[in-house]
Amino acid sequence: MKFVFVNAVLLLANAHAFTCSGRFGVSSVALHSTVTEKTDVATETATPRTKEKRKVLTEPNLWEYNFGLQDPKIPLPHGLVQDVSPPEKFQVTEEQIRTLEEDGVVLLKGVFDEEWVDYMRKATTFQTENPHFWAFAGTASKLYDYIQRNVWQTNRAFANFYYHSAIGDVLRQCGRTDEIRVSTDLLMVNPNKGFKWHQDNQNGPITTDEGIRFWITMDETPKDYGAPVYLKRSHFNTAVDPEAVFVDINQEGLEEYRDQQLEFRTMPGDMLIWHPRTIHKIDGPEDGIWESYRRVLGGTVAKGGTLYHDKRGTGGVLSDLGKHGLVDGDKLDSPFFPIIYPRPNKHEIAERDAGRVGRNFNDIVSKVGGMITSTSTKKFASFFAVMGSRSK
Ligand SMILES: O=C(O)CCC(=O)C(=O)O
Repeated sequence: MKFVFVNAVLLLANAHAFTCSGRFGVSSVALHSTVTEKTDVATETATPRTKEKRKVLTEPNLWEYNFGLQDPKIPLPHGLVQDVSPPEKFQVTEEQIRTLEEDGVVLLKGVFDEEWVDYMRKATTFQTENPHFWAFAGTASKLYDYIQRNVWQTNRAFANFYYHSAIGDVLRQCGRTDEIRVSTDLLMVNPNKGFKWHQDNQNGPITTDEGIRFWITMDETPKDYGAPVYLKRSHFNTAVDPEAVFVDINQEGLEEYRDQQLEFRTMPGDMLIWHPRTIHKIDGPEDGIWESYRRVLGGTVAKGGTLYHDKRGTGGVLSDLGKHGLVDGDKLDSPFFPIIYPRPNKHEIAERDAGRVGRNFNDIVSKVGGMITSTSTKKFASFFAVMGSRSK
């Protein structure tokens, strides 16, 4: 409960600082990330030699955070021209789509080539070296070395990724739909101790059947940990409360799923796609110290025909803290949830670039305020229970 409240306050603090600061360009800040060299520490007896573990990325200092829009101006891959070139395409096979539908998850290898991986790494390096205040709550909570929700809203390089890469084309094939909108995304660098078994409820203001989850990695999975693991076909389960985040896989009703675990050792440019109800986990190192980068852009897209669902009163509201004016039952049609397939929309891009797509202090107060009630705290607590410890 205390943790819940502290996080809510952190979110409020974020929003307040953002509102008060208005729109700034990218300010110059000191670099906080450190690439470490492993040091051999000799004991007095000279045996045995042990290696000191150091994080590859350290938490930003409070004064290093930036506000407003950021644009690292990274040239697009393949000679693509910003706001001119149409989004790229990538062919998904019928077999891969069926695997997603039947197993609840599919790995698409090599969707993004070296140029795209290099582009995303540069965008991520820029972001961690110029941390945004919207990353403050998650990063200060030590869940990740860096985590920022809706990074596309503040960092133009990530917005360009959605506008110009093949992500929309891949996901419309996977969802058998003719339209894809970004519902919410997350830049996740090094998930410390990892995430225990969970299903996803941070999908934005949509239902689980309207959404498709995606996860794009920029790095090879370390040898001993960090591989995403899924319970095959668990998106069909009827045992887990739809509001729950944390899942005890030994609970009644999960017998047919718990032993069918699919583990993916992913490579840079690979893409995992799953149904939001598919139960999954990621284990980090025991001590939570990542000595190498694990950079992922993940999130949820909405299929064509999706409606806006107001999730006030549940933890689900955390991925919908903008003042977009949509009300429950409206068509999900707003620059806050930009269309990326068949093609991005100039008006929606302009709204984003004008800084009108973001979090709003008043909206956060009303939405998060509604969450801290006795009925909703249990659901909200489940969201945080899932973080920060390895599952066996
Ligand atoms: O990659 C991570 O750090 C967590 C991924 C995950 O479990 C999710 O996005 O739901």
